[in-house]
Amino acid sequence: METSIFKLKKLVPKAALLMAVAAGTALQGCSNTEGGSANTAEGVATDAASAVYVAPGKHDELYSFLSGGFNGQVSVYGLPSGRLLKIIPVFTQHGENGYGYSEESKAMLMTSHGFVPWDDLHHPKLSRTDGMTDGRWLFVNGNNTPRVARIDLKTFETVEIMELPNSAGNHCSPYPTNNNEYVIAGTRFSVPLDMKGGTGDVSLDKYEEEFRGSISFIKVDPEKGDMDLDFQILVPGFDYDLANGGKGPSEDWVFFTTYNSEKAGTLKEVGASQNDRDYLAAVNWKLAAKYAKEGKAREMPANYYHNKIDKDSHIAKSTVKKKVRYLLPEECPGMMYLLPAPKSPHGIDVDPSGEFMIVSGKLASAIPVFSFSKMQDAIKNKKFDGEKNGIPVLQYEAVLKGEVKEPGLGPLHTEFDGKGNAYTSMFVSSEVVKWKLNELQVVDRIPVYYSVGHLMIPGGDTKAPHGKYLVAMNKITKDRYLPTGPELAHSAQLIDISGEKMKLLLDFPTVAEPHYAQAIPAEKVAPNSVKFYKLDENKHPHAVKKEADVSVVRESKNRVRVKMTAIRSHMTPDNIEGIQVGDTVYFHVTNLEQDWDVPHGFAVMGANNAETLIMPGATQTLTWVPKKAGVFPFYCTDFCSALHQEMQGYIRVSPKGSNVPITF
Ligand code: K7E
Ligand code: RUQ
Ligand code: CUA
Repeated sequence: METSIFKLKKLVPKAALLMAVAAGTALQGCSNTEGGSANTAEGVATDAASAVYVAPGKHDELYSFLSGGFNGQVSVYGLPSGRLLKIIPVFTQHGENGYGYSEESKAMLMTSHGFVPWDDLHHPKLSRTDGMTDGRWLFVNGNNTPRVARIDLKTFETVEIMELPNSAGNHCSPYPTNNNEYVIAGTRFSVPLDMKGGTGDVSLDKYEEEFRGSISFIKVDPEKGDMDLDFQILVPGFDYDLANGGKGPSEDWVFFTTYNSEKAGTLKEVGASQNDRDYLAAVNWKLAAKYAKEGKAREMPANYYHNKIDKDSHIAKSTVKKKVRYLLPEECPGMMYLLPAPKSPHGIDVDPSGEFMIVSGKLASAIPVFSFSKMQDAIKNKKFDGEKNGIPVLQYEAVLKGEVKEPGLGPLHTEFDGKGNAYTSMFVSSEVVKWKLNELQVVDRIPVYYSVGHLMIPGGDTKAPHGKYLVAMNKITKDRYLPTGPELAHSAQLIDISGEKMKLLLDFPTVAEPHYAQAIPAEKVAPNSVKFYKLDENKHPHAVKKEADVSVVRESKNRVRVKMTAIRSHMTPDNIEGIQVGDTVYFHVTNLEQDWDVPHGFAVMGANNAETLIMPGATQTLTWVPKKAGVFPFYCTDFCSALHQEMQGYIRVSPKGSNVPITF
């Protein structure tokens, strides 16, 4: 029973110390020495350069989607070039396209806590068909104010955001099952349940009785992708860290690393208590869905937002949900088991065959590899090592395939190349370690600069990885680029994994701060890309489809509605009078273009939501409450034609109560 991973206590202080210095002094010595000429010098520079060179006018082979971390967006890079193609705002307002500023998109950021236009986005996951990425949607998590969002890869836009009740810190999220039956999301913090007042007024001494975590099962419409929170499993008050799902034989299962399992006793002892182990939680999601369907689920009051962009009007609408169904694991036999894992585990990754579950313990000296077939035997033969909060704990030896010994320091995340190799990121020793899944032998290692978090192999979490490149996303940049003050560009590194030895090809700066990423061959996404919205399908209630229909109307005492159009190279109307100080003025601007890549912008001097950007065929709204009288220019902000500068106009604002009539 006692194996190396549980002899951690001795190791912890050393590892922790290393971790602390890794970010600082230890790094100063390691620049450009360890890799030597093999990784940094000119010797291989020409090879590497040609491997990542995408000639002008040519397209990249892959799209990659890197999470924005604390920045709340997703950024899209071409691989292998590392060229930034787009930033997709999700849980953040974004000046580049008006998301979160325009009236149409604001509702996307509504939550039960109000308008929350900033979140921490860690894990993008592509939608799947038969266990393979299908290029339709990208699901992402909002960590802080728990939310899951869906990005449509036809338009590269966030189209849906679902808030999660009974949850706080939505970190082990999102995990789409092999045919997007569900997107599964687990809580990081345990909290008092919504029915007990949410994160409200409950004594912290009541942790054991009152606090729970949750695993949310979000149903996904197979055609449209629309999400719906079907039910939750309310789990004991551990902290759930990361999730990944089975494939092939294990495809009915989803696995979660958990930490602070001792907290299930009392919150006050956290830190003092030194359990040697935490757990990997294995949940049979198909069985859970069956239990929920067959009436085991109960209902409780809840309060959470579901925000969606209406496909026809392109206006986001919020629906407030008031109930949620839930299951309790202690009432659902066979649904959930715990596997002992090293203290404070982080990543959990399942290999392409679905047989091996790899748990990376940040502070562990070995990487345990669990066997799914052994897990099934252990369940069948009841090889239990007691239970925890009513959930059976499986015997460690009964479920373990073996351990990768001395892989490096600070293992975090593992991906696979589909050729029998696993690659694990080592945060503390700043390297990627390649090891053989069957033999559990380390076969290669490469330094990365510095302190790698997640790594990503295109398709590396599917049953058939692409297996040509690996992207290391590093937490610390230090000396890799020209300095830019205290805040440096974040850094990703592209590594060639096609041969026996890993080869560093490219450093590319990234928009802050990637955690996980996904990548997909371009041909699965590019052909479906929408080039413009069809004007005759625009159902925005304030759209105008030809210049003759534009209007400026005082609808009530203090409200004026302007319906205008933009087309190369004029805005109509372009001179407006009769607006008064204190009016709420809505500018609904319809872009009449029916052509690819011709957005128009709209900006009004002094407006707080100063600008918006309108895609061809769409309508967007800028709201302005003028605070003083005067003449205010407006213009198009997107350089759209040779006569772009001519797309402009004036608004005259008169004092309140003035009798200047509306003219345009
Ligand atoms: Cu390891 Cu949030 Cu996936 Cu970051 S987490 S590294
Ligand atoms: S104008 S091309 Cu402001 Cu010189 Cu931009
Ligand atoms: Cu329209 Cu510039």
